[in-house]
This record gives sequence, C-alpha cells and structure tokens, in this order.
Amino acid sequence: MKSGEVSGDKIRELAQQITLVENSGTGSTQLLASMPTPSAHIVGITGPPGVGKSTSTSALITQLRSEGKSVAVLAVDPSSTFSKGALLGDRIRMQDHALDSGVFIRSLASRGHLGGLTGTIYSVLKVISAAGFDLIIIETVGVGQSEIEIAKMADTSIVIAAPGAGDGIQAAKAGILEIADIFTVNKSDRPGADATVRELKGMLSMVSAAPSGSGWETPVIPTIATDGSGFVELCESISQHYAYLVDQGLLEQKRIGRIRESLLARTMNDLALKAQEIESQQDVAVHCAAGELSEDQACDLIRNAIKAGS
Ligand SMILES: Nc1nc2c(ncn2[C@@H]2O[C@H](COP(=O)(O)OP(=O)(O)OP(=O)(O)O)[C@@H](O)[C@H]2O)c(=O)[nH]1
Ligand SMILES: [Mg+2]
Repeated sequence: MKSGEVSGDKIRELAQQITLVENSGTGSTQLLASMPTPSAHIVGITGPPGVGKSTSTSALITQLRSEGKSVAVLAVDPSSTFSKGALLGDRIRMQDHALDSGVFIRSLASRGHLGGLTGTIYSVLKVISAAGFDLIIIETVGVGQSEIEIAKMADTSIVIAAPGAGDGIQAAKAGILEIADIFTVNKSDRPGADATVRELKGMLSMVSAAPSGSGWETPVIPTIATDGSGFVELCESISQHYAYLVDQGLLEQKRIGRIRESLLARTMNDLALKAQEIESQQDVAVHCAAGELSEDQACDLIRNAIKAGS
C-alpha cells in the first residue's frame, strides 16, 4: 500500500464504526474511549447554499491527492433531519474519487442525535482520524449559528463566497468573518469576482485591526472549482495555516477547544431535555400563567428539580 492510502478493510471497518458511533450503539462508548484525541488536520468548509462547497471539496481532494495526502470528508447538514448531504457526498464519490483508496466520504444529518450534532461530529472525527487519514474536511451547508458552531470544530476554517450577491455583508452579519482562517471567492469565472475579493479584504482588515487580532492574516483566494483554478494556492494556504498553528502553539488549544465544544454540547443538550421534561410533567408554565408562581420561582423550581436529579 502506498503512503496516503488507507486499506479497503480499514475503510469498511471505519464505515461500520461511524454507524455505531452515530447510533450510540452497543460498544460505542468503549470504542471511543479506546481512541486517541484526533491528530488529523481538520479543515472546515462552509458557505451559503449553492456557492460551490461540494465542487470546491472535490477540487481540493484532487489537489491534496496529487500531493500524496489521504483525505476524509464529513458532509454535515445541521438544518436537515434528512440526509441531503448523502446525495452530495455520493455525487462527489461517483464523479471523481470512486476508486481512490485515499479518499473517504461520509455524510451526517442532524436526525435525533443524542447529545447534539457537535458531540456526534467530535466522536466521528475521532474514529476517522484513528483510521489514519491525513486530513479531514468537514463540509457544512449554510452560514447560520449552528454552522459557525461546527466550524469551531476545525483547526482551519475555509469560508466560501461567490461574486456579487452581497456575500461579504452577509458574512459580516453572520459572524463568519471572525471564524474564517481562509476565504475563497469561488465562481471567479463570473463577473464581479475582483470586487468581491476587494470587499472581503476591506472587511477583514477592519476585523483584524481589533485587539483580538490573531497575527494570522486571512487570505482571500479567487477560485474556479469547476476547473480547479486557485486550488494550488488554497492548499498552500491550508498548509501555511497549519504551520502557523503549530508555531504559535495553537494546535493544542484547538484540540482542547474541540473537546470542550463537544462536552458542552452533550451536557447542555441533556440539561435542556431534562428542563423540558420537568416543565412538562409539572405544568410549570401553566402555574405561572395562573399567577401561582413568578417566572423567577418557576426557574428555581426547574433548576432545583434538575439538581435533585428528579
Ligand atoms: N461557473 C461556475 N460554476 C460553479 C463553480 N463552482 C461550482 N459551480 C456550480 O455551482 C453549482 C453549485 O455547486 P455545489 O458545489 O453543488 O454548491 P454547494 O455550495 O455545495 O451547494 P449546496 O450543498 O446545495 O449548498 C453547480 O452547478 C456547480 O457546477 C465555479 O467555480 N464556476
Ligand atoms: Mg454541497
């Protein structure tokens, strides 16, 4: 087996392990406990619908493979209980990378994940990393709050915009400027790409002038995902960002941050479910409406019931 490849047996085992972890099946707790903290370089890709995330992911895979790196893709759709990501993932797999043993593609929808999607993503990252992939790409649909939360699971976050359509302003509103380590302006074969690159650079210069400025200058890279233009530059930026994280001692912080997000997502989800259950069992809102409890007293009642473990 060449370097940058993962054996067929390993891939079949991986697919089974992910299903086990996704469904919290028997043995998943032991399996996860036996696995080390993910060591693969985790790269997030996010951006508005239709901007070219899947096409860019495919072009990125092609470039990374030419550099001998193995790549796994986790396509996540936080807004869907129904796996649209599976279709897109399948489409990439069918098209270009079907027979490549250095590529693994899997999708994850939000359906009924105990402990929230973020907790599940972390577990799946652990399993994929343990299978030996060099890079894991998390492709997320959209630019809302849950997408930003998922982007925080990555070491390196790539945000994709397209020419025109006020994407820069949308990005600023959604808080996406702060999470982007790298911007691409995809569909640069279309008019207005230069203006969008300038607009994003202008907005980024304002963000990085803030005291929280990190010392990393977020590049804005024009790409054409349909023909691969700009993907050599994008891969260089991804490697540079990784080197920056290592140099600054930030990689370990990213790893800790990822575990923290996962723990908080899982426990807050449990607490939220518990609060809902107590409220509904004891008709707390109904008692508030009848004037028998103030809202403060109602909250205390729910908190105390959670603490008492009832
Ligand atoms: N002209 C042009 N079209 C592109 C480019 N990249 C992607 N497209 C096209 O844009 C459409 C959407 O691309 P996708 O890769 O599916 O976009 P996406 O962001 O993954 O879409 P969702 O997953 O639905 O949010 C497809 O028809 C692509 O062929 C590009 O660089 N130039
Ligand atoms: Mg897509």
